[in-house]
Amino acid sequence: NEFQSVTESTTAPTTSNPYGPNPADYLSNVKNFQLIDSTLREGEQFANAFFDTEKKIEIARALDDFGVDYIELTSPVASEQSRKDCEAICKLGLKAKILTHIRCHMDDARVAVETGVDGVDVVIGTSKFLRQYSHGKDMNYIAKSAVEVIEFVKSKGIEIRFSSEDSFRSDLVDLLNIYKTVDKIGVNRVGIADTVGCANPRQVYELIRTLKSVVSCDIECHFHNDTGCAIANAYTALEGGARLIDVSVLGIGERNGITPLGGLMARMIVAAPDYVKSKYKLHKIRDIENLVADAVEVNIPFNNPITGFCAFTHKAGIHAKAILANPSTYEILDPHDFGMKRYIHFANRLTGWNAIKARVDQLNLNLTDDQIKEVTAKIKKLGDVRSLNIDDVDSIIKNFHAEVSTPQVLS
Ligand code: AKG
Repeated sequence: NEFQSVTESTTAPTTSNPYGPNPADYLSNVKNFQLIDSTLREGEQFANAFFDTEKKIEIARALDDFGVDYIELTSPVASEQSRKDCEAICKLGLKAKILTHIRCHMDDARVAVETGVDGVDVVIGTSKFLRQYSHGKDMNYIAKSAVEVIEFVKSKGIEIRFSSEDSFRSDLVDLLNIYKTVDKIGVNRVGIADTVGCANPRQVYELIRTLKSVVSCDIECHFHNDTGCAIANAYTALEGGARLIDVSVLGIGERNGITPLGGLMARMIVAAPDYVKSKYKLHKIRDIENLVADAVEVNIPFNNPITGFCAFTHKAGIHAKAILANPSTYEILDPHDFGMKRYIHFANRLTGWNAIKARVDQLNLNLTDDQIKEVTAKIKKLGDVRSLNIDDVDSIIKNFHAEVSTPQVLS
């Protein structure tokens, strides 16, 4: 068929992972990844999101200050104001490159290149679901229009990325053919999009390894979080050889969103600490998350990586004891790297005397170890009856301290 003449026939590999893991490859990619923040594109697709121009500019500046490599904006053809906002953000002179995201169509491309963006992200669905029910085009049409749009954008001297929407439910041969075609004509990046969040890390790794063997350009990945794999998939994509990951602040996007910026940073600081600490202002994550959470009227989830209220809170007595001796015992992330603090939750019946000793020290009181064990027993006893708070613990400690410090009157 025509598509085969535009491209070259590509046969899908017959074994599940013909190339095998290559540790040297994946280490270099993990340590040299780039972030495309899509809060102002994918994030605008979050149910609660409405960003006026001022808010978009504030978010773009905050992301730039944090150090993201790219900021992706809503298509300028989505609405008149979207086009104006895109132009306004392009004029800010940010360090991050500004991208806009368009359909694979010349009408969109013509408008996009006039906005002043540094690059255009083109997307079109390649799965049978999207081909049949979304745009109704076959692979020949997709290949032809991709070539036309890519050559046009390239002729304007700006970056161009081509992405297959719903990659993981697309036919592998179709997928490899279209990526080979666009690679050959010089796209800067190809994008893999797990549009419905169906992929698992093993599938991601295998697809990236396979794709690496047929294209020479960079690979960008976009993972939805429907099945909770968005961070793991992003990390595994880097291990497989992808270079760029799409994120949004708090992961906001369609349905339950995509790989969250903060969550990915938590994963990446473990894998590439020097790179991550030197490149990104990690202590800004909390401010950026608060900015976006306020704008879209949500709370930061209690178990959010890094900024969830209990992300660095230790409760059980044995944990508290070890943490007080050496935080690495129960922490893989150092809260100080993110401008956060560690808490020992000692107001509960699981507490131990080491945690209470730390609180006694904070209160500047003097008690012997035996006395601390005694007061700990009182705290645990009350903790068996009801939930405690810090004031309960402090008053038990202070009363106990007053009792044991009052001189005994001998009669
Ligand atoms: C998706 O497929 O979920 C998208 O939002 C598009 C991703 C892309 O452009 O790669």
